[in-house]
Amino acid sequence: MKTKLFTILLVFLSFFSKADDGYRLWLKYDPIKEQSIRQEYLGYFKGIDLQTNPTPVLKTALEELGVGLNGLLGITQLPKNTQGLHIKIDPNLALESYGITEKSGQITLVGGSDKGILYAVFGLLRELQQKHSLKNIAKTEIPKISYRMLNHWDNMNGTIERGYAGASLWKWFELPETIDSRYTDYARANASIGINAVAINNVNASARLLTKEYLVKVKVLADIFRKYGIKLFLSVNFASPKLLGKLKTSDPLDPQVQAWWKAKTKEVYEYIPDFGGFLVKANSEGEPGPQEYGRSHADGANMLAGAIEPYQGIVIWRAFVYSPNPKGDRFKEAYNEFKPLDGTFNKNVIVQVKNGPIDFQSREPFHPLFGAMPQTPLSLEFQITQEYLGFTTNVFYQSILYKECLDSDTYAKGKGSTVAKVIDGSLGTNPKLSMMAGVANTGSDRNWTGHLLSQANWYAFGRLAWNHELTSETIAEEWTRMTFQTDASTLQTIQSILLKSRDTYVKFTTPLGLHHIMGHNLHFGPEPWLEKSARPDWTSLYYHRADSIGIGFNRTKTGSQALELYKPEVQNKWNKPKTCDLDYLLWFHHVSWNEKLSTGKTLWEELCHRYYSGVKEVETFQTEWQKCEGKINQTLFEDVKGRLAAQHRESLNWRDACVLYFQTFSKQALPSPLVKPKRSLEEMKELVEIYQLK
Ligand code: GCW
Repeated sequence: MKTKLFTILLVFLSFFSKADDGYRLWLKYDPIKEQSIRQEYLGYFKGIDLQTNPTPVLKTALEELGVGLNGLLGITQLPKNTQGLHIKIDPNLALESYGITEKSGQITLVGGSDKGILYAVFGLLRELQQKHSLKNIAKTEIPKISYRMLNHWDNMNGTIERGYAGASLWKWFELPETIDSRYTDYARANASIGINAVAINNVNASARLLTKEYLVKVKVLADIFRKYGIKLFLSVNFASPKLLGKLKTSDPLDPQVQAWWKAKTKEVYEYIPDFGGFLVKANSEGEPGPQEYGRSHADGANMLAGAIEPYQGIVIWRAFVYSPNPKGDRFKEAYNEFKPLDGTFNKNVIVQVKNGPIDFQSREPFHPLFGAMPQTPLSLEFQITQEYLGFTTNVFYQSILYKECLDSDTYAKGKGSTVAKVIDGSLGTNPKLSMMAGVANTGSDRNWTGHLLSQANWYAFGRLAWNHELTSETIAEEWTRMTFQTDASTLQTIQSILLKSRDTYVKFTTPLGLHHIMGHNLHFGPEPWLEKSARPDWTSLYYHRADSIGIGFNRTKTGSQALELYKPEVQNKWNKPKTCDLDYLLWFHHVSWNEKLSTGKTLWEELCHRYYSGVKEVETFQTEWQKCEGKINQTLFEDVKGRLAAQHRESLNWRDACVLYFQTFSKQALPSPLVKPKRSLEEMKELVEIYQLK
């Protein structure tokens, strides 16, 4: 019976489109042409020996196996065969873990649950897609983080905050009657990289999703995601009791407010029995929160946690808070607010902290809270969407950035207390509540992410959330091999562009530790001269502090003292301009223009050189990419080629705007052999203004 069902599915799924327009992501499954590896694989898949009962997730796993084997090897059916591929569940294993082994020509997939089997199938297909031999394979995979989560910043009107790949995937006005097949394709892409949690709406949250009218729509998505082992979460507006319940207050200590949330939570679970929980941005950037009533973040979080606890749901409370203090340092705000609350949160609350203390910049020191909340589970939030990382016109392989943060040593419990270990619970906090969250870069664009190479960021995020010990090189190689069917040298070319891309982007935008000097509205363009805004910490001057003497933010003892939020060992790494890693120099020091750096150049010379070499490196990407012509699909080739040309134009804008502007302080000529920009500072200001006109 099981076998028959499986055979039918294989045939049905073989009708899937094979067009190479980026839609298929890394799940292409184009036929394997190499005869020897093909022969090896065909030997393993003569049949299937399913030693477990079908569940919806297991059914998905078998469907996915069918799609993969059909595409890669042309297998259209797997008859029941005790000598075939063995699939079984071992209840002694951790629920989501799995193993893949080969012994005497037979492959066994074992999972801790049906979800484990689903991941085992994708793990197996990943091996096949990369054409790795399966002989003697003995793989055991246990995810290091329990909630591997995407946060969508999708609005109810279909737009996406800081999302650049088209409109929202969720078609609210068409739901629940019309169900876009893309919801399933989205879920399978996530499952293939181990993502098991999704918050579907913007943290600047509308209360609308909590209404009956919308819960029936949300339920449709949850039902689809469930089959792929994904839990649905909602971002909630803290003022919902007032907005929806017509109460006079949303004070978390008010019994009526508490009763309202309890009833609302109960209702949500009636629609979605495995609902994941609430994600909350409170008292930040104008969003409502408990502080309006003189209550703390813990009061707010714990009230929601109480309402959701009976259903095993969780509350994710964001620590992205900062008050507009012209004399202060935004770097310290979240720490000052949350550090005193350590140990006061309910056990089903996790505090979500951005990777750095400011805001998803292209390089930030790790957030000091990671070393300072030993009694609170912390979720690490990255921004996959490229708000500050070059939009959809710049290649920026984020695995490098993620790893830099994950591998940073907080020294919270002595040497080796990396951010990764803080968040995965291995340093002592509740490991069941471990989480890595990424702000999604997906949208309605046919290729999902706008820039084709940005698909690698979605992929890398999932892979690192599963196993933060993977290297950026391995992930780049996996992604490239799965995405492009081509020769080894072309794969190498693409990988090397990816691996260099982060460094290049930093060079032509914010070298030497500059940060937050982007346009007021245009967060991926330059506006280093931005002086006035609704808040001082939304200007560029607040951060770069350039003057006739030098440039950079003094965060040492003699400055804002933000560096003191770190453990002494970390402080020692960064506290002296002479020994501070140049990549972080201007994060922590105001350095004089003529200061000689370890490179042998003065600060001014080094700054100019980095801006110029960043542009040169983009030119190298362009020539390198040219080598891919004829080796990969032409449409994909042309698309990336165009985007690299746009990146080149933008890199020149960054370079000219920043060098000319900072020159008004340094009052020095450009070091030779660099040639002065052809455009004037005034022209650059006009250009930036054009891009920000309504
Ligand atoms: O970086 C800032 C963005 C806001 C965003 C905010 C946040 C959702 O510019 O658009 O709002 O971060 O993370 O809450």
